[in-house]
Amino acid sequence: MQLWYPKGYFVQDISFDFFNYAGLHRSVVLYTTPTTYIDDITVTTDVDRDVGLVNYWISVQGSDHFQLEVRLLDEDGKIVARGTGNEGQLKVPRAHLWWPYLMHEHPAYLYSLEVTMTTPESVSDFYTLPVGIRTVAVTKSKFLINGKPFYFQGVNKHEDSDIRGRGFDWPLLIKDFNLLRWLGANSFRTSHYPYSEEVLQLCDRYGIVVIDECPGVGIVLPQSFGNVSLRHHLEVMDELVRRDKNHPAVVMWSVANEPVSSLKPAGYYFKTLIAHTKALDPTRPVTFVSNTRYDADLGAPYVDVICVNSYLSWYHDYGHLEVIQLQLTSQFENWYKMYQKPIIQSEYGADAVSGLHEDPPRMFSEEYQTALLENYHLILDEKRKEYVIGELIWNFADFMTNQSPLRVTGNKKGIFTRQRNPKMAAFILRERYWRIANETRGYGSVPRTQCMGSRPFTF
Ligand code: GCB
Repeated sequence: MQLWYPKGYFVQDISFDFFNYAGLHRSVVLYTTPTTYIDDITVTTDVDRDVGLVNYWISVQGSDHFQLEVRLLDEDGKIVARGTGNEGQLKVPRAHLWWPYLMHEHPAYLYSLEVTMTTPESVSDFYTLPVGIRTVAVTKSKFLINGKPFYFQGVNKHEDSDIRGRGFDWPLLIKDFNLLRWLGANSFRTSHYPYSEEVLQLCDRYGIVVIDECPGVGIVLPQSFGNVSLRHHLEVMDELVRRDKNHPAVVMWSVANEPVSSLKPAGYYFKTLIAHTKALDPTRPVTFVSNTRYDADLGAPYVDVICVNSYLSWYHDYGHLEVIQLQLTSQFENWYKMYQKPIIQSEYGADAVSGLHEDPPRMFSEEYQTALLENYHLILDEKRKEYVIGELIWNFADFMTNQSPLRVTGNKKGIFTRQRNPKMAAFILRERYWRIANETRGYGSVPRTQCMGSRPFTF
């Protein structure tokens, strides 16, 4: 059919599934510095038996004549280590480690690194950085935090809500963190772009583990893998690592979401991009999120953890929940056989219009969404005994998208509505996450609140 448009007519073509809000999404902060000032601090941590090791590098701008003093304070304000100069290592005997939510009685322990700079003119600068002492490591089948296996029982999110769109909103943020705790979720991925710094600061304080994703979404054309794009992507990773390197909550970088990684140049592209990210930050594993076939993915050989998205019985085999278990089993077995790396189910889910009920379950009903999830969970339960190290539901909440016949006023795969009310799926996931937390905990059983209105969970 021939379609006619006014002269000069065009619409912005975006290849991602979230609304492209314009305007300023975040606070703009203006600040002044002394002429000689602390420009950057990098901290990495390690643990040697019960001694916490805090390595620091401080960069100063404006003059070569200054002195730096460094103090590390515990949560009671007691000084536990001191240092001087631009770089050094602080040793903390009997260190309190930074643990994720539900993994320890006192999760998210933060020290404060105080840096004081003085110059001969006595103009000084002062900066306090929260520091979590923790280690991250990946084996063939496990993700280790402080040497203990960590299971990502979490969500994918968007910066999105009614009225505000993508705009930063403190009350929304606090609501979301309370819902994460209610759910028993210990992690999320910043799909599909870096979130505001306030979000990461709260993750450090709540013990919510983060897979930090850069805005590498919609890499679907052959020219997306060209040199211009790669150069830009390397710069984007420079910026992301520079901004987020000191957050203990960030445990892995994701360099892209669903690139067409079967295209020939993808091998070189991801080899270069991942090597670059590891050079910037040798302390964290690197991944990208794939929806390519396991045997056609040219980027997968370079990641530390395989992240796979699949929408079984949603984008194909519509209505046929009975195929999920077989298809998901083969998905995991094929990826593991080929790469021998731990696997995260980085997206799965189904749209459900809140309040739409159907028996037998039909697509878009709350019953279909929960039944689909439950089929996934049966296989996840088998495979998490082996090499599956996490599951991140798509999505935490409904969110706005472009208009399309595939979307019912936005993407409805949330387990919460866009207004943050629970669908049936939220209760299914909540039962599951608390059960897993209680199975894998290293200390006494974890109490949880009984209904949404009750006090948020505390230790
Ligand atoms: C995906 C994408 C995500 C979409 C989701 C969906 O694979 O990564 O951005 O929103 O599927 O609901 O189709």
